[in-house]
This record gives sequence, C-alpha cells and structure tokens, in this order.
Amino acid sequence: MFTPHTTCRACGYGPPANAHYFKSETSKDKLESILNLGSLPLANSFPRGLDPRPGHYPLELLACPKCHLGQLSVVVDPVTLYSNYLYVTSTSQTLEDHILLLHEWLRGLGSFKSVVEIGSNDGRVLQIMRRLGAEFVLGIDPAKNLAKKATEDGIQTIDGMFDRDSVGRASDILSPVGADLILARHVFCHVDNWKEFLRNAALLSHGTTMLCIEAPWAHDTIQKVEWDQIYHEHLSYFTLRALDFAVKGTGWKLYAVRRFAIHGGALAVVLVPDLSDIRLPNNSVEEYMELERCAPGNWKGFALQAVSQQNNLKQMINELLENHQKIAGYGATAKSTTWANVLKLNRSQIYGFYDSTSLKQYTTVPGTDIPVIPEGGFYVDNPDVAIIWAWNFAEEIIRKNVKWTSQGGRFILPVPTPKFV
Ligand code: DWN
Repeated sequence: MFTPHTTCRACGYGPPANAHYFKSETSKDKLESILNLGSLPLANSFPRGLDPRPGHYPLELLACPKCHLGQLSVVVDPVTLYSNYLYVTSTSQTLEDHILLLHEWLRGLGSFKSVVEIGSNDGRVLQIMRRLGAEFVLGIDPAKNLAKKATEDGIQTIDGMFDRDSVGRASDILSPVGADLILARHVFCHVDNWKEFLRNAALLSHGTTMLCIEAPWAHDTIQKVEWDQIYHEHLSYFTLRALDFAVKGTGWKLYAVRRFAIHGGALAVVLVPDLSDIRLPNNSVEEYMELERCAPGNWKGFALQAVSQQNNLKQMINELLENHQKIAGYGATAKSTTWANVLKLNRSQIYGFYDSTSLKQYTTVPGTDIPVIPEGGFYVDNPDVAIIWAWNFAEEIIRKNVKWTSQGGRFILPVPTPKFV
C-alpha cells in the first residue's frame, strides 16, 4: 500500500494529491522530479526461503522548488515497512564511537537523566546511554520483533508507531515529569507528517527537555553523491531549513546543530520547548542555516552524477567478470538493495552479499536472486573483489579484513565515485 506525495512536507509547497493533480500535465507549482529509479522492492524486505517475494513500489526523488527538501513521490504504509524489521542498529565500533561523541555534545548542551528514544530499534543506543549515566531509558519502536528483543535485553520498549497511542503509553510510564532527552536518530526522515511527530514529542517533554533529531544531511548526500540512500524508508532528505519551516507551531524551537560523520554525514539538531527563554548556547543554528542558504543543493547535478556513478560501477563489474573475477558485496544494506535493483545485479555476477546481521543471513537481497551469506563465510568463499555496500563503515571493514587484502583481495568503494581502495 502506498499513497502519492505531492505537497512538500516541510513548507507546504505544491498541490494536494487529487484527481485534478494527476490529470494536469503542467509541471507548474509541482514538486520537481529529480531522479526516477523505477519500481523497486522495499530495501529491508529480505525474503527467506519460499517467503512471498516483496512487492515493488515507485521510487522517485522529488525536490521542493521553494525549500529544496528532497522527498519521495510516494509514502509506503509504515506498518508494511517496519512491523517486522530486519535492520539492527549495527554493533560496530564506528557506531559506538559516534554515540560517545553525540552524548558528549549533548551533555555540553544540557543535563539529562531520563532518555526516550523514538525508533529505538534493538535498544543498542539506549544501552550505551544507560552505561554513560542515564538513570531511566525507554524505547519506542514499531518493529515488534526488535521491541520484544530489546525488552528481553533489559531496555523497556513500547512496540508501536510513534503516534498518540504510544505517546500515551510512554506518558504513563514517564509521568509526572516527562523525558529530559528525547532522541530521534535516523527516524525523522522516515516520517511523513513532521508536524505531528514534533507535536507528539512535545507531549513527552517538560520545560527543559531537549529533543535531538539526527538524520543524513542532504548537503552530504548531494556533495558525495550518496544516491543509494534513496529507498522507500527515506521519505525525506534532510535540511535544517526544512526543519525550520516545519517546527513552527509545534511547541519547539531550534537550539543547536552539529554535523557528524556517521552514515555518510548527518546533522544532529537539538530543539527545546518554544516557551523556554533559554538562550542559544552558540551560533550553530545560524551558521548551518547560512551554509544551506549559500549551497541550497544542486539536486539536478546530483542526479546526473548518480547515473554516471551507476554506469561506472556497472562497467567495473563487467570488466571484472570478463577477467573471471569472483565478485561479492560486503554488507547487505538498504543501500545495496537500491544498487542491486537499479543495476539489475544477479548471482551470476555477484556471488553473494556478506553480512553480520543474523536476521538477514540466509535470505535473498530484495528483488534479486543474490544470497545474503554470514560474514564469517567471507574468508571461506574468498572472493577476488568485494564491493563495500556498508561504505559508511568502510574504515572499520577494511581494517578488520587486512588479512584478505594482504592476500590480494580488493575492495571497491561505490561512492562518491566507484574505485578500488
Ligand atoms: O536509516 C537507516 C540506516 C540508519 O540504517 C535505516 N533506514 C536502514 C539502515 O540503512 P543501511 O542498511 O544502509 O545501514 P547500514 O548501517 O549501512 O547497514 C550496515 C550493514 O552492514 C548491516 O546489515 C550490518 C552490516 N555490517 C557487516 O556485515 N559487517 C556492518 C559492519 C560494520 C560490518 O563489519
């Protein structure tokens, strides 16, 4: 199930999705089509065995001519996307290091003993937050399978979408004070109704609550041609400017911003209750707003570079196959589902995608016949070349496979330009 998306979710530009919209040919006043990737399967719908193959949905990036927010042309039903979710917050050192950095930055902005995480996945981040001193942690996540596991692992987790129901359940647990810190890492851009999300978060807050939203930053996505981050979960491609439009009337105001390197470049934005007369701690909000004003993002140029990048990797693969090289993928990521389907890869070309996530192992890459193989099999199967689909963890992956590279194995980094590393 999906619905068309025709009005910018940040600034409201563009017509409503009605019969007239679909009849009118003129592109006047519409969101602008940037990159149409066709009809693709859901990035994390890895089928196992004889499971029914996942459905395909339109995957097209649009951009708002007014506020430049990148956004998909359709919204897939979130229950379909997330109720049984196979992506697990990676237990990588890279992520651990990032959370320590984020925690240190947040502690510099305010004190917090109670932490609620929206989109808490398997509870990994809340485990780290508790280890760093949080006295009370609570997760909210729609993936029933992950919420159950997190709770069993000691992280109380409400299984549900972030809506009035889960907010009511969280309020009962948090009452009477509310949360000191509300964390929303890589979930805000999965949300269709931003204002509703922000208003729901306000219901969990008190006078000095900090709401921290972290999301891949469109500035990095465009600069580093991270087009493989386009998949159905990512409804929006985040800018501070777009958030500034959306925050009005939701009970929040922008407080501080910082860019982090995680996931190819992400912005962490802290918001505080709009009523608080709290002074801004620094000029970071204005600095990033100015940076985005100066470089609003050339989406059209990004699309051209994305197509060029796709063709380059396809050519590299063909040349390697002509030289009888055994090619694999490292990391069965949501990003690699986009690559595999756009390049129409199959197992006659790619031996398999190796991954550490048990939920994905022995499944098939959505839309293809390529198997997902346990990471431990990488040395057994010993491919000649491996494309690092989890390029956001490339340093860590290369470091832990130095034995393979020292024996002649070669890694390819697919972004910003496919190349051997
Ligand atoms: O927004 C999202 C981001 C945060 O995570 C979600 N919508 C979906 C997901 O996207 P992704 O699958 O592209 O994320 P990652 O974090 O790039 O996925 C890494 C994958 O690589 C995991 O399946 C684990 C695997 N991996 C591995 O097999 N060996 C990762 C490392 C570091 C490794 O050493």
